[in-house]
Amino acid sequence: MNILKPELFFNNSTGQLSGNSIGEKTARIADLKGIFADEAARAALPQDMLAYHVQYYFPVAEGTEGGLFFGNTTIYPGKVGDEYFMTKGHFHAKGDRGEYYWCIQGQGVLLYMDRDRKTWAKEMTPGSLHYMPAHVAHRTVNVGNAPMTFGACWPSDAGHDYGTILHEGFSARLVERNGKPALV
Ligand code: PAN
Ligand code: ZN
Repeated sequence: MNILKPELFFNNSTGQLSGNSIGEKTARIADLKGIFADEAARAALPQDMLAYHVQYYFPVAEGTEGGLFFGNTTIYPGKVGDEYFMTKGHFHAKGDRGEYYWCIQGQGVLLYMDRDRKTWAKEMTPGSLHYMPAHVAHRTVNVGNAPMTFGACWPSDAGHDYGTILHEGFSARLVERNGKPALV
C-alpha cells in the first residue's frame, strides 16, 4: 500500500494555500460601494485598488451539510477617509453556523455584531484564535501598516448573507483617531 503525497499545502508563516483546486477572490475598492462611511472618499480612490484577497478550498459543493471549508484572507493596509480597510462582513445565511478565524500576520481587529446590533471587537495579532458563535456577523479590519492575513474554517452549508450588513451596517466602525484605532 502506498502512502500518498499531500495535494494541498498551507504555509504556516504566510498562510498561503497551494495545490490544485484552490479558489481565489479579490475585493477591490470598486467592489466595496456602500461598505465605508465616507462614500466620497471611497469614490475618490483608484477603483482597481486591492482592498483584500481571499484564497479558499471547497472540498465539497457549497451548501453540502457536514463538510468544512478552509480559507485565508489578506487585507491590505489602507483607509477610506479615516476608516481602515476591512472586509464586507456578513452573517451566515444559515445563521446557526459558527466559524474559526486565526491571525497569521499583521495587526487587525475582528468586529462581531449580534442580531440585536450589539457590536464588540477583538484584537487580532499573530497566533490569536477567534471563535465566531452562531448568529453573529463578523468583519475583519486591518489596523496596521502591513498586510494582515488570517485563516478561516467554516461549515460548507453556512453560506453568506451580505445583504443585511450592506443595508444596515455594523453599529460601530473602526477609524483612526490621533494615529490609533478607535471604535466609534
Ligand atoms: C471568511 C470571509 C472572508 C472575506 O472566509 O468570507 O474573510 O470576508 P467577506 O466574506 O465578509 O467579504 C468567512 O467568514 N467565511 O465564512
Ligand atoms: Zn463567515
